[in-house]
Amino acid sequence: MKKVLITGATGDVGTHLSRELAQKYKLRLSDKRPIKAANFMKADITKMADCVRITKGMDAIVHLGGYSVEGPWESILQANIIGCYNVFEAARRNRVKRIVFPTSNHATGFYRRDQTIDHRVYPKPDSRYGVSKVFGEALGSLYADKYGMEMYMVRIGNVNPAPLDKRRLSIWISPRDIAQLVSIGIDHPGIKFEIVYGVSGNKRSWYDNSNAARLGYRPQDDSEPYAQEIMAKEKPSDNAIAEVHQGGIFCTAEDVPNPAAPKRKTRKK
Ligand code: 15L
Repeated sequence: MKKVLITGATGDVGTHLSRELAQKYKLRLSDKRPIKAANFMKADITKMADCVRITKGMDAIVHLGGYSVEGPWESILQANIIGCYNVFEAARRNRVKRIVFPTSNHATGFYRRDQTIDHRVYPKPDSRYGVSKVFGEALGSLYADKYGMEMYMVRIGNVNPAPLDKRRLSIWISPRDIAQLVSIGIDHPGIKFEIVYGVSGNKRSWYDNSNAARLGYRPQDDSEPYAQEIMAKEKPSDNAIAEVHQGGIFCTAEDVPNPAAPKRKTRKK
């Protein structure tokens, strides 16, 4: 069984992947927020020493740790630029060749919704967060070319048991489909540097995901069965820029609520 590190393992996507991949690999889970699990190692990815410690002895890394939405530059800089550099560099030092890097649809969020884009388009980030994901893709490319590492970039749409709204009907990916796509990234022989889109086989997709198909991805899900109900609930929006572009509100917002932020306790009256 391959030994696989998942950083950011307590986050949304990390929780789905830890569950879905638990039988297939010997997982090491890591995050800055501790959880009770025998295979867990607490780490702060902004510290190189922590990254060297958690990547030691691994066959592959799924690097999910980071700031997962648009937000303050300082938070993004620490978690997604410095943190990403530390994890890739620690992997190189520990001779871990294979990295699966979940980048994001927000690396290309300023493409219009009436366009179909593939893995070869140049990035059009829609936010500081999107820029940080482009940084990760570029760093992956450098480490593949310069150090012979094997880099698999998944531009994830939105991982959820069911799509949430109109925009997510186009970018939704189910937990079992993201697990399949990430497994390809861990196991496919001969990967040098690849970009794929992390979406299910959605009829309304904005992506030509033929690169993922070439590598063997056969999505099992499609958002279409949810479409009627979601479209009936969708409220009209006066944000024309968000409506026209694939990244939605990331194209205009300075802050998007962070699902990973600690929940504030509300006192009962
Ligand atoms: C992302 O990249 C985020 O990590 C996730 O929380 C969602 O906001 C998703 O994009 C999205 O576009 O829905």
